[in-house]
Amino acid sequence: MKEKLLEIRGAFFSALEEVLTPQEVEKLRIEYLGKSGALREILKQMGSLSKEERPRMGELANEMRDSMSQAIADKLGELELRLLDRKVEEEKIDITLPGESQPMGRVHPTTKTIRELIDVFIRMGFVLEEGPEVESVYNNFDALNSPKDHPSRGLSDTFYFDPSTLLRTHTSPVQIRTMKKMEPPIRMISVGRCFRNDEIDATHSPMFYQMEGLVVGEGISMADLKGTLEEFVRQLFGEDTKSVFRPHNFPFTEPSAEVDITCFKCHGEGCRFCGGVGFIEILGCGMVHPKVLEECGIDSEKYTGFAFGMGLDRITMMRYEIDDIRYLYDNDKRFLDQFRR
Ligand code: 2NM
Repeated sequence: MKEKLLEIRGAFFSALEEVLTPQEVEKLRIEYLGKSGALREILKQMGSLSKEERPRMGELANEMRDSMSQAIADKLGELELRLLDRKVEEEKIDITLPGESQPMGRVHPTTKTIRELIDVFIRMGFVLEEGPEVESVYNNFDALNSPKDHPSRGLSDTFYFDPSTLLRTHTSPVQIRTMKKMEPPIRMISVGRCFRNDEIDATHSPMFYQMEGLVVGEGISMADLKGTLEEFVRQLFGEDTKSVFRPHNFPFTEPSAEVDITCFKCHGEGCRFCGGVGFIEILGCGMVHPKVLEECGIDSEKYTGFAFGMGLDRITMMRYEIDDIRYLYDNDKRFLDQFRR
């Protein structure tokens, strides 16, 4: 019997050496130490042993059961540790690796111009008002004293949805909306997309950006208009930029003027940018026509106002020396990448 027991022990320990998973260990335990395992089967034959042998065999069997149980527990612990080691190895993250870099976006040059212009006027106490790009013919033309037969109203110059609805051709309808909803004093600007059915070339785009402004109050005069716009020009183009007011004509202002500034390139000498004249036109302005004030419910005997408007594309092109307006709308990354933050 002793040989059989030792044989079982030998087989068990060499089998345990080969085991790789906790499931296999459990299988071994059942096979050797279970209710009908190898050890029990041998001990069933204890009855056939002599009185002297029985306790010795019993002792040996007990000692075997204990050492085998201990070996199983040790093996399970060892396997668990190895599993953990593998998990740690597999899930290791090298936190010293450089991160994945994200391509940096750029601010569009027109957006830069818009932000700077808004800043200048906000500092002077103006508020930014907004309005829709799809407008009524009334807000876009009628309320602005635009003659019924003015060519700008034509189908070939303006995008109409129907006879009373269009894509705004300037941001002036925002001023109309503001005068209708607010009492003077009013000091506001509007910025946004405008649409004209022009031809498309280096200086014309069917969609473009405008900024306009309006001041209405008691005793507002042409002197306020000049002071405000001269200060604006100095802030945006530099202290020594000179501006000239030249008489002009708009249906919504009387008197009206256009403002030229000394060329950003030659400072008045004359060069190819300004066509040799030394000055460049940048905005239109004037005293708001009494008819426009009255149409918006403002008493033109008590109040006066001035307004101005400018194209932002041309200003942006001047500032960044861009020679074709289409660059501003092509969304060519090679162009946009040149405008770093
Ligand atoms: C310009 C030139 C002159 C203008 C007038 C108005 C309103 F609605 F108040 F009458 N808004 N904008 C105006 C005046 C715009 O752009 C060249």
